[in-house]
Amino acid sequence: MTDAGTSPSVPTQEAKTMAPQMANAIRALSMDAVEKAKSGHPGMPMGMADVATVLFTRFMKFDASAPNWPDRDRFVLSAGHGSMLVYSLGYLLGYDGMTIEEIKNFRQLGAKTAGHPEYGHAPAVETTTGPLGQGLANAVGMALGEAHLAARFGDDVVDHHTYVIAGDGCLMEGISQEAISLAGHLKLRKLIVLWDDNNISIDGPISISDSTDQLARFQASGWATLRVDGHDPEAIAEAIEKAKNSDRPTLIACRTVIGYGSPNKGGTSATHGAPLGVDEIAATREALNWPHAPFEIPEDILSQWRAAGTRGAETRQAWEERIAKNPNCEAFKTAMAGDYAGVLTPAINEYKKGLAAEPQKLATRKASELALNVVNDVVGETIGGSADLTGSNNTKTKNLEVLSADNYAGRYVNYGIREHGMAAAMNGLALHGGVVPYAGTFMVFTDYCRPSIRLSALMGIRVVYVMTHDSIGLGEDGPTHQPVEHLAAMRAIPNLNVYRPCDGVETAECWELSLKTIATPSIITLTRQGLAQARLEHTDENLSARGAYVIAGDDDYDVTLVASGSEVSLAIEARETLAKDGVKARVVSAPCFELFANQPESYRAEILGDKPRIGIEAAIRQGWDIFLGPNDSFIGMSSFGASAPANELFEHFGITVSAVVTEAKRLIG
Ligand SMILES: Cc1ncc(C[n+]2csc(CCOP(=O)(O)OP(=O)(O)O)c2C)c(N)n1
Ligand SMILES: [Mg+2]
Repeated sequence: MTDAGTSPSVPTQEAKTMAPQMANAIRALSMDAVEKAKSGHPGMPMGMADVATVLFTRFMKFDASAPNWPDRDRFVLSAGHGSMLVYSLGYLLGYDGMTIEEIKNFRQLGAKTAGHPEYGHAPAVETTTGPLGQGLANAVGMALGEAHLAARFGDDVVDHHTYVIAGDGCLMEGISQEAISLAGHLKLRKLIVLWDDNNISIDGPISISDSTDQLARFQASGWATLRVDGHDPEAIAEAIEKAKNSDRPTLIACRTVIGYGSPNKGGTSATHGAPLGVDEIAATREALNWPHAPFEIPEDILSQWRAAGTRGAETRQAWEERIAKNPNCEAFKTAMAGDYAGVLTPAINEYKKGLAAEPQKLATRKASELALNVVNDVVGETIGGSADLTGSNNTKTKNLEVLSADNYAGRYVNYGIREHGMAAAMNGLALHGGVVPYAGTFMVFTDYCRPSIRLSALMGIRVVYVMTHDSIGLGEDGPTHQPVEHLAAMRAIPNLNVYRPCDGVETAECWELSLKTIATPSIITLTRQGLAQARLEHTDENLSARGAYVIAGDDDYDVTLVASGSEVSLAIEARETLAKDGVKARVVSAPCFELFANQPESYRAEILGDKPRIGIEAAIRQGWDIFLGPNDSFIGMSSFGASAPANELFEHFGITVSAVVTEAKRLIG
């Protein structure tokens, strides 16, 4: 509706006649950049050049001079190996910084034009793609974010589409099933997937490995489907027009020829991921009637592209003027800014004061729910959820309505049993902006989310993973459900804060930190079992922000016990037992190794101390070297868990007060 009057899909006659040559500009830049880099994937951009030309010159609502315009259409290149497609578009459309030099430096150190599109490097790259299927699932989150914000602020403020180019690989990956069934269920009608239906992947024709009727598959999940010749601009335009008017998400199967234009290699996997070679490039120039030198785009073609880049400028300006007068303007801007420190810290401190006044024995998953009650009240942008474990993850707080096809204004997503899709959709929500996603599953299923968690970290976006049942402490469900190596696996991911709070106070602090940390995702790992409150005195200072701090004891000590989460109360008990025998123990709570690693050297030295140390965590030792030297000890797990009541398991695996006491005495001799 906000596009009324601009009819972006009607091209000028000139643009129409020039469309094939405009598409050839993409082809030429792609094959020449790959050739120069001596690596890359020319086939996909050459195959999808016609589709991309129609999309960007006739449909996409964007303004290349304002790449962050909140109401722009989103474009996701899920088939990220075809990165030269989006880089070519970036240059041709005139995005700031996307110079021809960047194209020439494709895949070189420091260039914006990385091997696969990386969020934050080149403009027009809305998400990092390359791991196939992720982009498609990110787009579901983006479309969901759009639907939610449109419901909240009105479609005068938020009204845009999310377009995806996905390849055969994206559709074959398991994550695509989670993504498409979620999108279909949520009736995300503004999500449009353009499938590069070229029947080719790396090992050869798709027929060697798949015979799915993709249209039937999408239809079964509630999608509209269309099929077009991906080299016929009018047919493509007609299909996109139809998709825009659909009441459900739409898949457009675009039948294309991979490496279109290459006379000897086109249509084969030879064009997928290798330079075409000098001779074949010459033959392709001939076949495409493209006599121009590498990286030279004739003025008339470039100016048509540049005109397409500013086609949306008026629409954007009209939007800016309109929302300035909109009563929701301020609230919308606040949501897009996403800075909550001002409201969050006082609310969390009030809540912490209450806990100090009335200490509670709580499972930290329950403590998380209580902290979230506070968070969700003051941060109206959180979108919660769970992968079918709401009652276990405690992620749905009292005032949240369900976000569904009937109520996009809701703030709680029933993601279903789709951990991977959920994590990737959260990335999309965070990238869209205006919302802060958090959602839960069992800690052991970080394995099912890991590729998307890794991308949250690589992109540096604020996504909060709520991972409950964080050790053998979950008990009877047994070793399939008991994380052992998962803390180490998560801590191994760069730019990811892994929190393991020990009680209600630390849990609240970790939530505060997670929401205040804008360029780093967080995992909050939480117990199933109840824990005594360890922090009994109130302080406004967020002690967890240090990553590790002395929670019991003073400067006079013989041994330091470092523990996280459920093992902190065990360490405190061991300290009391040791005291009876005249041994002075100091207890360090370590809720976040990453934040500790970032502390000044002097602080870290003070926490480590100069006496023997014992690390205690119901997980493997890997990663504990940040606290432990070769002469220190570790009490934890070195095998899978077992099925039994939690107390018996801690006993069985030797994670006990008496084990700590014995080890402490041995260490201090
Ligand atoms: C999760 C994942 N697995 C494997 C790869 C390696 N890979 C990159 S492209 C590709 C084939 C993709 O086929 P398709 O989507 O049809 O692309 P096309 O050959 O048509 O360009 C593979 C296996 C990857 N990038 N991501
Ligand atoms: Mg393919």
